[in-house]
Amino acid sequence: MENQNSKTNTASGTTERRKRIFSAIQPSGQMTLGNYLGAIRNWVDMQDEFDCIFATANLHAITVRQDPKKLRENTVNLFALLIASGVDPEKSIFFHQSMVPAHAELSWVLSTFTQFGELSRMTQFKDKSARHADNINAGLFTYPSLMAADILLYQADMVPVGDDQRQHLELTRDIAERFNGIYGKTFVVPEPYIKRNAARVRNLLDPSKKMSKSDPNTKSFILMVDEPATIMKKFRSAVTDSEACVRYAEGKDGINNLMEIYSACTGKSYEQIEDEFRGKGYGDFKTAVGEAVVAVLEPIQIRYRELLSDRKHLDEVAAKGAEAAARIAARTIEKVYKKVGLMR
Ligand code: ATP
Ligand code: LTN
Repeated sequence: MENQNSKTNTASGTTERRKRIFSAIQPSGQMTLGNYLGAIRNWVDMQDEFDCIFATANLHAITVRQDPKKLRENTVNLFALLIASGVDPEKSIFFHQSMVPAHAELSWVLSTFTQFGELSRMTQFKDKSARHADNINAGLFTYPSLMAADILLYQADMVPVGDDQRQHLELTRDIAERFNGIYGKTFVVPEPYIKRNAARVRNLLDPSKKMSKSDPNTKSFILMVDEPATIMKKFRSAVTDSEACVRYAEGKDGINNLMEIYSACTGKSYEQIEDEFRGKGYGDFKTAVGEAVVAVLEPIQIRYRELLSDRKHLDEVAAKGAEAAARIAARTIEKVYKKVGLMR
């Protein structure tokens, strides 16, 4: 795990530390094909190039009210699904955020270096407080301080982020620079890692929106755990257009989305896809897209079910990951407490 493969041999024969990545996903529901092609698959790929530390962000999840049993179940399911997808606990550190108390400890300290005005400008806070108007709690407001703690605890060089998290990462950088400015170099200031092969998957019924697990219409998204027959059915009802020609073009959002999904699942270019379906109808294309998605998701689903049948093993993997994470986190906490003047 840590340090095990953290040195890379360069062309000149010298060794250098591999860049460290931190990322987390909230266990706030079922993962969609969008989550897989846009984020999870990217985590899997990054493991060979970087030292990766991954977590389920269950502390973040309680900023909206959760049923305890459901939260625990969602967290374990997410953990298993990510391992089934290829997140490898032998290569990366992988754990549940709540198992490493240093996240909460550093979050408190960093919240005193985060301004009310900065937090008020966060678009996710504005969106979520509109959606959960009956529970605009302090944690929802200080969510970015906890996210900054997640990242800065591990001195991560890079964080893979989608557009929705860019603003939080910017704030993390500002907090790190502010702290370093006062106390001297303490934190690595993390860079955004632009995802290389990440797809942006759109809503199947309204391709002007992104595919999102919180959409009320279940036909608008594919879940990673959807049955193959369900996946085929959902693609059959996906919105297209009246041109009946498979080509990537402006104004063909529905077909463009299906082409993006097909390309992401098969590795084929848009040109190859246009050739393959020249003279064929949308029905054939939708079937092919459905089959390609099933071919990617089915093996993951099989491993997922196997993993879930041994809950003890999953708990052991998380505990081992948390132990490795806690060792790194402790060094940062030690430094921070000393600098700020807190006894340990
Ligand atoms: P919600 O529906 O609750 O807003 P979500 O499905 O949009 O959630 P998040 O949990 O916010 O997903 O995101 C987890 C990760 O998946 C993020 O890195 C995000 O960029 C990525 N992601 C989410 N939806 C898509 C999508 N449709 N296409 C590509 N990537 C996505
Ligand atoms: N806020 C993120 C999840 C998250 C995260 C992080 C991502 C929590 N901590 C640290 C990157 C780095 C989300 O909701 N997608």
